Amino acid sequence: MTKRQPVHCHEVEKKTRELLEERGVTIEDIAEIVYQLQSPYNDALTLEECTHSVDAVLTKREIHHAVLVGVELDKLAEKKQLSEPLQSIVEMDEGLFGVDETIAFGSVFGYGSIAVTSFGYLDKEKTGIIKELDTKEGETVNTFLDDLICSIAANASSRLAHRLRDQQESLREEEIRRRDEEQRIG
Ligand SMILES: [Ca+2]
Repeated sequence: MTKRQPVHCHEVEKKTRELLEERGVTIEDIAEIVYQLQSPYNDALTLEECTHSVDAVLTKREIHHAVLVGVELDKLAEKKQLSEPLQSIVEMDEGLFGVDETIAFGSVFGYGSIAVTSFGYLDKEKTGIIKELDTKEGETVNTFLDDLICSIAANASSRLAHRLRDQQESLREEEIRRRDEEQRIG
């Protein structure tokens, strides 16, 4: 039996970005949530910095895997291809079904406690695109996607908070970059 080669990370990242776009979520949509979260702590914050932070989080392997799994289940539920009773549970976003949150929450630990608390806040408040996904009518199923967006926004928000502190402490750009690289592992 020939041993399968691991899928290249570039391929996985490309698919993750394509899936978000396919499901109607842009990097800018997520950046706006990050801006809302972080602008009270930083007057000089720009939407561009938030966009850049979301983009950096979307290079993270744990995020890719969570998005791939979650969106796949949303799409299968939309096509009514899951087995019962899972089909009904996912389709109706059953209140006590928490696997959507668990999968998304599993990918917030890489960016520390600010990511964890921001995830909890966004999951409760559901602002911007998260709200739109959560309340979409019709045949669309976004049971997993809304939580995944909470996770990406929470990570991008935490990353930004740490980076801004590093900048305030005048760490050299090279060191900031190195720390950022370390945070991406996972
Ligand atoms: Ca959900």
